[in-house]
Amino acid sequence: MLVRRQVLAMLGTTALATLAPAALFAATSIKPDDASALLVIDVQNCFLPGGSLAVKEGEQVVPVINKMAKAFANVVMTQDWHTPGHVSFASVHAGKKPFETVDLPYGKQVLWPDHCVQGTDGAALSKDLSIPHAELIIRKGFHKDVDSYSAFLEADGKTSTGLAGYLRGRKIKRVFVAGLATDFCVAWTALDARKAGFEVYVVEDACRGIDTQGSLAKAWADMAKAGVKRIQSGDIAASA
Ligand code: VGL
Ligand code: ZN
Repeated sequence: MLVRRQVLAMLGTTALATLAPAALFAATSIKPDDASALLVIDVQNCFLPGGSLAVKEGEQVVPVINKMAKAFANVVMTQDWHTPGHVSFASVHAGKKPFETVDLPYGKQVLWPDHCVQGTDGAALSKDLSIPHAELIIRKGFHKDVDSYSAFLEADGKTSTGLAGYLRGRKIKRVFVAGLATDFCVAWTALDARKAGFEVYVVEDACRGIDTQGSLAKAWADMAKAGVKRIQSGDIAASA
């Protein structure tokens, strides 16, 4: 026998589905407002096909991001921007290979192939990005002895890039994060954005991951725990 609660629940579903499909759709579609910013993380040649640290399917994020960016009044882009001989490069650690780790004063550091060296073509933003209204490009990882996956805070956990101050100054409350790579710069940016008090969405189909040693699953778990919302680009209303 159906209990009263179940009958009410069934009626509720039917009534909503038949009477208010438009309202239901509107409730799940997110409309970026003036207090929202899209953060486009590290869509640079080094992370794209042919690059020194190419992310699998990395090029597929570009059209998704270009389309999504049209819905945002505020877009900030980042560039990984390392010195030659940067501490995150395996090439400067004798006997070490890319994707191995090393202990540095600020903690464990994954070692990478040389990538995104300041002023090189590999460090340039993809020429296929089409976001003329992007208002700020923030560079990170430019201190030789400290990495910075996050667009907010370097890997020492204390040196600020200034991004939180910029966003607060622009009265931004919500950030939507997209780009490369999901499990490093996107995730660390999203986690630090939460710590800085922003509402945070990561747009899954506008990101791709590196996925080394379980890093992708761990990143999504850490982000969920921190209250980062995982959405798809189709969840965002089409224009500003
Ligand atoms: C990144 C590894 C090293 C990233 C940057 O953009 O996710 N990953 N440097
Ligand atoms: Zn880097």
